[in-house]
Amino acid sequence: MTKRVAIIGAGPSGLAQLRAFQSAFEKGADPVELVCFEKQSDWGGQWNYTWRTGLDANGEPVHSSMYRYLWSNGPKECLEFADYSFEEHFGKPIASYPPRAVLWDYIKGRVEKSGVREYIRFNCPVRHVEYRENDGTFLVTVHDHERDVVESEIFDHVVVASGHFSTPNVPEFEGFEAFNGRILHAHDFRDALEFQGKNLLLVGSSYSAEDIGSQCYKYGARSITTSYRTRPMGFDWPENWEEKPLLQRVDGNTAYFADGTSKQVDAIILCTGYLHHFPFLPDTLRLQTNNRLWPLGLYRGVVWEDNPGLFYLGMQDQWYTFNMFDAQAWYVRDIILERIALPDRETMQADSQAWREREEALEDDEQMIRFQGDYVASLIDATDYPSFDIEGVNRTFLEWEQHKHTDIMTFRDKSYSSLMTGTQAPAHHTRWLDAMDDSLEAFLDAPARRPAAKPE
Ligand code: FAD
Ligand code: NA7
Repeated sequence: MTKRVAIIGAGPSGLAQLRAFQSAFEKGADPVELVCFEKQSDWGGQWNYTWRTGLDANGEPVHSSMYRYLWSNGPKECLEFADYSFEEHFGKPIASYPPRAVLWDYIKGRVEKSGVREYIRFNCPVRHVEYRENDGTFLVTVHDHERDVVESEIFDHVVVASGHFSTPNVPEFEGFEAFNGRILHAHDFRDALEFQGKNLLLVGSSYSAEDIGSQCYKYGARSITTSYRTRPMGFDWPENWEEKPLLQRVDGNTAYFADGTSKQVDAIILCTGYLHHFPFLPDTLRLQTNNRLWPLGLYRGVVWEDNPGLFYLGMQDQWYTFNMFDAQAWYVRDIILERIALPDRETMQADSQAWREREEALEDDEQMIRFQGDYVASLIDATDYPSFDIEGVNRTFLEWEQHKHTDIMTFRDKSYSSLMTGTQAPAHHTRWLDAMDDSLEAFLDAPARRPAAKPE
């Protein structure tokens, strides 16, 4: 009997899973029936930008947390697919920090080429997954909004690739109910121009605070204050940007901080991270974790130890992204194709525990990058995913960090060499701070020539 595999989500992780199977089919693997359920009307996950916030056209929670003017926050050389380079996709070398639309185009290019769209059912949120003890299968219940029916199908395996940067973690601070301005979570941030001329407070000290603050600075916010709970980001910020310890309360438009200082602010953006949220999974199948490099319960970071017919992709906190999802997807594929045999539950748990202990001892970013690099390498060694220079990727991440600490407003002007093709990326035609148009066309085309000055 042909195995049936349900993939939940057609973001980079779910698409990696489809591509992994397609690549095996091309090489003569036995067929597997694939059905990918995608809640949105198009593929790409987070990279599929929407102006909407709150609910989507089907009344489902909006998935994407991405905003206009978002550019890659790390070098594209660190996320490049090993089986599909940027140069192959764009037909020429491109700069190292592409805007969202360019990365979306790249993600789509590989799956369009491999023709896997036919496996995806769009506008189909998965409502429930149930394990059937009697025959070891999974009953997957889906709402197909196109036909407006809720129906269930049986699968041998389920791959959860629904992402974990979508359901906002929204703390409340005293005085919020009477604040005279807008309070939103980063998930609902869309356009920095809304905050032009405003004094902005961002709570949080990780990627969202850094990047949304930088966008708002670039597009003309009057001042930016970021408030940290544990430690400041510590970059050399522009003069109208200040880091404060944790927000204590607000009174009217005055924000009070843990060091006793206060500030007038017009709007507050909670850059306080996201929750791993799987409303379609029962407790027995549901990963419960915060955002970290080694969630427990997942053998090799992907196999649900309590029920190894179920897999998760991309659930870790991420330095590595697209090529890590690939490494995971190829590994999961090979388990499903019975090319990789799983050990017993105790052995899986002991293996995970060893990774967790290593994770808990990590002291700085460099160690974390190398940890995730080792993880990716360990998966790639087990499959036919094209091997690549992981140490080179680690080094590129470290250079990127160095560039951010040298100047947080110019790091995106740097360029790096591809670890897949060896090609050195060209410098971009416009400095990031001056590049206001984030379209694919503006990024790829040479800049329009300035008209010659009129003769006096
Ligand atoms: P997602 O991209 O989240 O895709 C999950 C998919 O599952 C979505 O399409 C969703 O609609 C679908 N889904 C969810 N629930 C269901 C359901 N019940 N039924 C059916 N379908 C469902 N990474 C980088 O490498 N570089 C960056 O610069 C970068 N910037 C980022 C900026 C922001 C604001 C955010 C939030 C993330 C950023 N990331 C970045 C990380 C990003 O999450 C990954 O690049 C990548 O999108 C993760 O892929 P994924 O497929 O695991 O999850
Ligand atoms: P992260 O990286 O998970 O960071 C969450 C931040 O929010 C982090 O600084 C936390 O502080 C802070 N936080 C969480 N809860 C609170 C409360 N209650 N009070 C104050 N501060 C809090 O999420 P991001 O959104 O920045 O990044 C997620 C992805 O989006 C990332 O991959 C990017 O590529 C884009 P802590 O340090 O834990 O004290």
